[in-house]
Amino acid sequence: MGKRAFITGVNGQDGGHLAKLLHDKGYEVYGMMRGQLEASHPRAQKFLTEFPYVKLVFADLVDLSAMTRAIQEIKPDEVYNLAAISHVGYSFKDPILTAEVTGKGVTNVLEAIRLSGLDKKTKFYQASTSEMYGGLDYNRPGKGYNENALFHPRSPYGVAKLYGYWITRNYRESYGIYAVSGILFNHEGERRGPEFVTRKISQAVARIKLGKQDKLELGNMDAKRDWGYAGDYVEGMWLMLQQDTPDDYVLATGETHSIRDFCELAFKEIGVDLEWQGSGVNEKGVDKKSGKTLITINPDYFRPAEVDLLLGDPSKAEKELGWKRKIDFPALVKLMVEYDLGLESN
Ligand code: F7E
Repeated sequence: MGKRAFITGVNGQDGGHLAKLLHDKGYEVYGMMRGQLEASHPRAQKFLTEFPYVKLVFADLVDLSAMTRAIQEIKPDEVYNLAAISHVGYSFKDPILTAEVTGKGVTNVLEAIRLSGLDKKTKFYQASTSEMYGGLDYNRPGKGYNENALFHPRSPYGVAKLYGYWITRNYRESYGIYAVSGILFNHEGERRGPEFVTRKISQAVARIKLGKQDKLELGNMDAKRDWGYAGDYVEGMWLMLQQDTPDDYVLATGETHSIRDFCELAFKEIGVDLEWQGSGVNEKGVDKKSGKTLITINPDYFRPAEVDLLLGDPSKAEKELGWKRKIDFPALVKLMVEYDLGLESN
């Protein structure tokens, strides 16, 4: 019989990529959706249309009894904890809930494994994040963050994720559970929600091309991110659970690009050359040829504290897991714009 995997947050971006990967590898895949949903709920129905092989479980990460019941029933070989409040900007608006779900929720899953007596059988993957580093200058400037870099989270999301990272490590050290963190830098693609900047841009570019939208409003244009493709990163998650000894790994591309770079490449895909005019809140992205303003700044999208620059060093994962990203930055932007052009044309 094949192995059983249990994915929390299965209907998020990474959940879909991972469910497919594990199904293709012959796993029996269980996926958790939040709270009071049922299989007949439109969100569950939509998910099952795309992923009919996933067995859905309805439970909430904040409910230890529900998590324990789910783990006891499934008896998974592998648990991938992808469920979280994951929008950094939103976490400033709802810091308490973020701590409950994104932080304490991790302990609920680990406790559910332990209370079910599955600590020797079930391997646990925690979705940790580059947001734990905080992007400050003193932190390995120019070299890229690796597994030994200092943490200094800059948002309630980052702080909650840091708790999740340490509790995962603590259960590994205290109880010998095979529990690991993947410290993933930004990973994007056609399954990304439009509340994240890359998808917001690719969607807007497609809509502008098709005459459905006039312009795009963005926040901090100077932020730099290490952007990879989510489909590449789920392979790394799986590899982390296939090793002889549990350990934590950074997954990243080793390149960093600004929001402006992403915009320029995305607009190039529809034949528009952007020119930047003005600065600060008055900065504008203008179509060089027509002079039309396509991008303006809206300070509502600024965050109380910002992560200015993220650059990851994936050498440990490349060496020990044999992992390497396949899709580079220009290919990622192209893939996303092409996908949204197709979607918006229908
Ligand atoms: O922002 C800036 C914004 O929301 C990227 C999550 O998956 O990756 C993601 O977190 C940057 C920030 O992603 C807009 O200020 C400018 O500097 O796409 P984002 P994120 O905050 O990096 C990490 C690794 C995670 O773990 C998270 O879960 O873009 N920015 N203008 C904007 N951001 C948004 N969302 N919208 C704008 O209009």
